[in-house]
Amino acid sequence: MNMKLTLCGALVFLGSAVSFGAEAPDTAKPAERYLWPEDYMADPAAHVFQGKIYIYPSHDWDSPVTDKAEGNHYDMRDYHVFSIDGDFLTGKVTDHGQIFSIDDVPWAARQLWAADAAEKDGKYYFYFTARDREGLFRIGAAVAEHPAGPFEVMPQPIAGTYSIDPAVYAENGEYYIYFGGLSGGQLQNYRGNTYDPNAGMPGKNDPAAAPRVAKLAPDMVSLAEEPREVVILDADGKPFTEGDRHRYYEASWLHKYNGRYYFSYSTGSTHLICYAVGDSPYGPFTYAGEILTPVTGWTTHHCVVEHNGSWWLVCHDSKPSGGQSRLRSMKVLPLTHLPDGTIATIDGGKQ
Ligand code: FUB
Repeated sequence: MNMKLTLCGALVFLGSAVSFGAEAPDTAKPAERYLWPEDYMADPAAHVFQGKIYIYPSHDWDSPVTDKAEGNHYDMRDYHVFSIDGDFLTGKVTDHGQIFSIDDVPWAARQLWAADAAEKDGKYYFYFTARDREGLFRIGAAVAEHPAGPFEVMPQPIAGTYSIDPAVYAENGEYYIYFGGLSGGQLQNYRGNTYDPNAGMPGKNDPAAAPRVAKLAPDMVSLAEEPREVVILDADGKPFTEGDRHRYYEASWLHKYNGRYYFSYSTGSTHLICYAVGDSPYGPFTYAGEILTPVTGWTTHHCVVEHNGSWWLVCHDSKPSGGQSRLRSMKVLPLTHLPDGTIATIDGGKQ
């Protein structure tokens, strides 16, 4: 047996299994790990706080609400925080327990959807979504002295916010909050920042709805400015139309790599995680590719995070629940930035 060849083969296999290096295939199928097989957790937002990975997911459960209209079957009622001792694939995962429930949010009636967290001056801010008593989605905030809580929930939603899926990007003491999701997430009902109950989903040839971004004020629980639309252009530099399978639907996330800003998002009804690249946290961003092909289950939602020099995609799928879209499990996969600035597409493994 030619030992040199065998070793070389093993390295090539390992290289494709974890998709390191310039030889990564366009569609890699890397190692992955379900992070909390004990329970259903979705929409994970991960950060490295105090040198340790913390994850802020939404908490799916087998609710009696099964009506799919307006996403009512995503009927989450509390949040948990997780941390990992060590790295994503092998570290011990700890559930720090419930940080608060719907009963602790004075303005919220139902549906605690996707959330995110940020650190400023040693305090930890948790941003979350819920429907208020009028049925409108709002974004709330909670504050803690430690990444795992306990969190004190602000009595009112953040003035000027609406729709769903808050994600916060921090740079040089500035904090940008992104939000907005279509259909059940109600983004289509806003023209600029004004609610219009009669505005429906855009037609196939109409401009696609845009996610929103605003700087947070120094207190971190109010906006410093009016939300503005995030412009996402297609690869030809034209604005997306609603009929384009790569247009924005929900699940904003921003990360920076090699001096450029990567805005990633879910295309919802076409079930992809895509990304667009720009030179400012405000955009505009130009479409650059698919990060994740469809997963098992209807929704797909992710974050991109660096830990100890490696990049990770933390996301969810419904494989462990046998494909039940409202019972999702959070997982992690390696993410590869290729030398040309693109991201290697990961096979979502839809069944
Ligand atoms: O988990 C409820 C909603 O489903 C989220 O807010 C969306 O991003 C989608 O994952």
